[in-house]
Amino acid sequence: MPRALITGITGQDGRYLAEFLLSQDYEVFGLVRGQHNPKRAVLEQELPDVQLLTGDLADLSSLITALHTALPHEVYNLGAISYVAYSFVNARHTSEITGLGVLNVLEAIRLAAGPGRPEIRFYQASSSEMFGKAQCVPQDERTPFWPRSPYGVAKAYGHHLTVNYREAYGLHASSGILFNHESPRRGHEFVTRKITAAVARIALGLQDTLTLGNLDARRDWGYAGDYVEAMWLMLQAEEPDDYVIATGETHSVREFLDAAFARIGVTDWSPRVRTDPALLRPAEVDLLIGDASRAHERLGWYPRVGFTELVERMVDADLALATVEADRLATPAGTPARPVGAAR
Ligand code: GDR
Repeated sequence: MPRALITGITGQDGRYLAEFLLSQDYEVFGLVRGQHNPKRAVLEQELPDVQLLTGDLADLSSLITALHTALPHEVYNLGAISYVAYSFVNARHTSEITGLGVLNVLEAIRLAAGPGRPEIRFYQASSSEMFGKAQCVPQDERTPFWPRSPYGVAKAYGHHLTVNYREAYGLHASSGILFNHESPRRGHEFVTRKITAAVARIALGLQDTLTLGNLDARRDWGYAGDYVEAMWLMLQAEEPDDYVIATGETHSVREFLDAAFARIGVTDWSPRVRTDPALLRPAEVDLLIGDASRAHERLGWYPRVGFTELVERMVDADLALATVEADRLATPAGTPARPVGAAR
């Protein structure tokens, strides 16, 4: 039975990847950080087949121990401080986790190698944020990096390091340059989920308005469930490489708003959306659109969920959550929604 270790297992991608690998009959281990991490209990309940190990990307010895315990054939490094805006106010912490954390995982893998030990294949979660002030359109694996945030800089460091360990030590190390990928499991700090959660709450009268930053930014948004399969395909390839993973379509935040509000039957969302300069970033990434030709040709990977379907899935999931919230608010405190034993 193949074994995989995932860092960042509590995040959106970690969850989708763990589910996918379990469906492929893997034994899955996940690295969880912290003394009292509430996400751990959620994972234990929802994915009981995943074996959780305690460790931290900032702590090399914890990574060596995790590899010793899991004896993985594949390591997926998805752990990171991943919120770009946060990286401007916590630049050092971001550099240590998102950047130097990659070095720690690669070193742990290098040290674990030896005669008679199984080869460990490595996946690094690189990001389209490395392109930043993009030097050409669309962006592919040969596009130069010009990161625009401490997060993008840290990801570029991790990316170069992955290439270097491949070349220096012959490691089967691949880097997936993933463009934005979303789902109903996306954190509320990211613009897509912030919008779909708000749109659902507005539809149910739980919220009046939504405040955003730059509405003109353009992103290539795909579905996270599709993207984790590309990660796995990279590690099944005979040769390691770098791959852009993207849909090849770009949309502005405004267009995302159009699609999300359309799902609840609203065409003019302007009275509902405010903008606040405080939400603008010190340096912005204006336009991202990826060319995933290499992944199409060499991995046979294609995205399945398109932009409108993605937005609709997210709004629908948030409508279900907002309905629960509305029901709870409509019920007087301490009273069950339906009196126990009441006739149906
Ligand atoms: P991004 O995602 O920075 O592209 O990185 P995010 O959803 O945070 O921002 C996308 C664009 O929307 C604009 N924007 C806002 N963003 C947020 N979060 N909140 C707002 O209120 C808002 N208003 C406008 C932003 O300025 C930006 O232009 C994501 C992360 O998942 C990274 O970890 C990952 O590497 C890349 O995608 C690929």
